[in-house]
Amino acid sequence: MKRDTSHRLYEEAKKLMPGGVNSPVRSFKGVGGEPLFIMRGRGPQIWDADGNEYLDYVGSWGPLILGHAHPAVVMAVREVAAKGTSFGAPGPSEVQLARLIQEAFPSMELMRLVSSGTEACMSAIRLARAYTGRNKLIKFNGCYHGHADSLLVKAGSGGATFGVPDSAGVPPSFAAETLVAEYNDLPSVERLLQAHGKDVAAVIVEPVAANMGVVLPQPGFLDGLRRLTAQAGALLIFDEVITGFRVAWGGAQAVYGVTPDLTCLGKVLGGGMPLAAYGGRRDVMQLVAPLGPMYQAGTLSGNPVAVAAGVATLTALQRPGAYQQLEETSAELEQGLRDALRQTERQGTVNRIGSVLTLFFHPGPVETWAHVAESDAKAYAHFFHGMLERGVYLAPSAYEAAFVSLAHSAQDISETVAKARQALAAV
Ligand code: KE4
Repeated sequence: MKRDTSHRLYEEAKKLMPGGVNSPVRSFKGVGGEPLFIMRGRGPQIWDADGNEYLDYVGSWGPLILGHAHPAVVMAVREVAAKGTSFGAPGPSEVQLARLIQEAFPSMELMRLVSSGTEACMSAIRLARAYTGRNKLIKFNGCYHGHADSLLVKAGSGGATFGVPDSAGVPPSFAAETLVAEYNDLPSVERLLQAHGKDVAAVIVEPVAANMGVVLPQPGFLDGLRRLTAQAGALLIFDEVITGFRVAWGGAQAVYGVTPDLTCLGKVLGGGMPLAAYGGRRDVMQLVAPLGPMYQAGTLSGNPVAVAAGVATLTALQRPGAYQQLEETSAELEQGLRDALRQTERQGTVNRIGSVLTLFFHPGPVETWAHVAESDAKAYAHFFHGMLERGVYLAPSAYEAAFVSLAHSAQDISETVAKARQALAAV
């Protein structure tokens, strides 16, 4: 494929932005090669600067569940923007969106709209610390909750239970407040709570992990976290930035029947515009300024244009059969990929829930971060480029997810599977 224009733009971009990108995962560093500069999208398709067309399974890393440039979303954004983009004052559409969110997530008795998943998670953690008066946070290896300092932390070496920075610039003293457990490993949480229980403000978890590739919660894992946090007097925070409105209208908490104290939302919520939210128990959320002493703010929080895109997206998702359609096309894709792995005698497995899935080059099962670490990232990189050459745009990282939208047709899926068979044969 001709990529001169993307290459030229990339050379220009690198003179202005670190790595020529505005978010690291876009850099193709995880798979090699140069990022494509994308010019436009429509439905399941995107086109790059050289006019090459791709079937898109990144969907801006989750938000585009309706597909690109959905007419209802575009029209809503156009109409609202023409009346002014932001006033820094409350508006009627925020009430409408908050009501829609509460319909889907009854556990969010009070909520606050913000502009990114990072802000939502950072604020929920500060709130948990304010509510409990405790400082420690437990997160899970391989889970990602945005780039706030206290979350860029990895497990300390050996027995050290305190976290250590997972990024330059994070003070060790900050990282030490974060303890790191293993996903799907309840005893690892129990050990941390036994050692630090009375200091732990919250456990934050992606109820379905999707930042180590998709790893589903084992039976009892989420219930166990609910029980352990309640016993320890810590709050349970579900980071549903990916799973919210994605795995079901009511997110993972609806699928698994486990109710957190606080929930973070993003991505689909904004339909591709900067919009996220955090919320939960009324007695906890009442600490948030201006009601209470926990401060959190934002110039563009809940701005009318982003909210309009969100309302249009959620309204379209309420169409009867929308989630059934996502389930059917995504199951088709999963089965097709499994068949292609078998037919090409490649070792791999597919983890999926709803319209979010990951193909691991690993015999399976992939149920823990340790399993993910065993999977073959080089094989994924070959597969990624093989698919890209054939006009299918997957996540440029083995540790992300593929997202199916309502715009992906059965024809698109069978085309993808046929190309996967060719790409796998070449891996
Ligand atoms: P943002 O600040 O990027 O809007 O959201 C942070 C975040 C929080 N929680 C979860 C579960 C997330 O997946 C994310 C962001 N996800 C990444 C990659 N999956 C977005 C892509 C990027 O960083 O560019």
